[in-house]
Amino acid sequence: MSYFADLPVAQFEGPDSRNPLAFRYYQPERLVLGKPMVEHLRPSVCYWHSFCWPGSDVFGAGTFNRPWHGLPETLESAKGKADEAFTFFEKTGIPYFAFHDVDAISLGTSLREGWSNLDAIADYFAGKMEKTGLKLLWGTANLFSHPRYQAGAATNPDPAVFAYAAGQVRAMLDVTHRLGGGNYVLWGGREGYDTLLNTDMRQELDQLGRFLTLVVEHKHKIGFKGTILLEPKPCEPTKHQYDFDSATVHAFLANYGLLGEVKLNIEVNHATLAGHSFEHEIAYALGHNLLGSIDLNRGDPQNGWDTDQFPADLQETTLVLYRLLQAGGLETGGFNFDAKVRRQSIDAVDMLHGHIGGVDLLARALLNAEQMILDGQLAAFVQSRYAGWKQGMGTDVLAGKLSLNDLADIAAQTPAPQPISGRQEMLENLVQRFV
Ligand code: XLS
Ligand code: NI
Ligand code: NI
Repeated sequence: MSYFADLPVAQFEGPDSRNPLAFRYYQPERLVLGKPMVEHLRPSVCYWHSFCWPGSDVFGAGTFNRPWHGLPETLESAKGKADEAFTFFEKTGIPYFAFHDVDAISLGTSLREGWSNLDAIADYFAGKMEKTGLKLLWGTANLFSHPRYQAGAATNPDPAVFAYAAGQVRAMLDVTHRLGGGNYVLWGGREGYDTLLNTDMRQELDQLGRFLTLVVEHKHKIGFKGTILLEPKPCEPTKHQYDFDSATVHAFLANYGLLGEVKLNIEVNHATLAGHSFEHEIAYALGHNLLGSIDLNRGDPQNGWDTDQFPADLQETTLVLYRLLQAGGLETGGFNFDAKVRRQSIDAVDMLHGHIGGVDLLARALLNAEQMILDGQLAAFVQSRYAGWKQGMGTDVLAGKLSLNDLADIAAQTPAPQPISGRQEMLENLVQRFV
């Protein structure tokens, strides 16, 4: 019998429901600005935190006692874990999932063994996806846990490690394509350094640029139509990670000729670790046509690491959904819960609480954002604030029609400009009406 057998399938009961295992806002087919909610959000369960992590931390052992943990690493045990995972996915009402190669099955002790194990479990996943209708939001290869990657994968000083990583990524990109995945993600966990004393940073960046170019070439070779995504994070586990934040990755992609080929998977917790807000990272990415997908997990304001908690900030999520709706929404991306229940949340039902809360928060934020769009006041304010740049001298400046001399002459002939209020408090009050 499944570990999750006693859990109900989460259902919509409306905002007044007091049932903690029901949705109060998430109605997948409800139309929001003419499009079903589920198509705006494309929510996803991550395989690693929910089915692989045992509840351990750096000070203590796993606390979870899931029946599929600690079994011998065979195809049978990997299938058993997949059975549990798919049962859980269906209980949550979340239609997508995401996984690393090593989450699904052990990769054994050689590249060839890894390939054949991965192929076997991918076939099994394909059958389950067919039966359940569940879809793959993205696939990725774990290039950070094995000791061979201690000094990085693509950025390793040893080209043999670069080649090994290429072998792992090729296999997982092929599998992601075969399973109809929407995206392929590269999070550069150890693509960075612990000390500059032993590091040639420029050399390592060139290696990373080359690696990503090879991934893009392979994507086109096999006809994968999904999007290749980099997931920025400033540090952890390395002291400094090269994919620091959206703007840094933007510069990296431009340097290596990869703009237009690679987009971003933005994670809330990584944004805050980089000293930004989630909204900042989204605004930057949207502004440069770089937004691909989102990992919706938060950190804790009182500590400085990636705690991967389920989201709980309605205002922050509302403002992000508002920006997304304004920009026309996600294409191949979605909202992946790269989140885990706390170490003391040891029961099966705790996993359901986490995911239900996450999806419901997203749905509520989407409905709030819809109202903000329909209201239009915030957009109108911002538009009027920049109106000077849409006409006369403003447009001429941006079109490069005026020199520094021209501008100096114009400024000398016109009355000196007067400061104008930014109306921050009024705008903050306006947002409060929608959350
Ligand atoms: C770690 C990352 C990781 C990626 C997938 O901080 O968030 O979970 O999303 O490799
Ligand atoms: Ni993370
Ligand atoms: Ni992530």
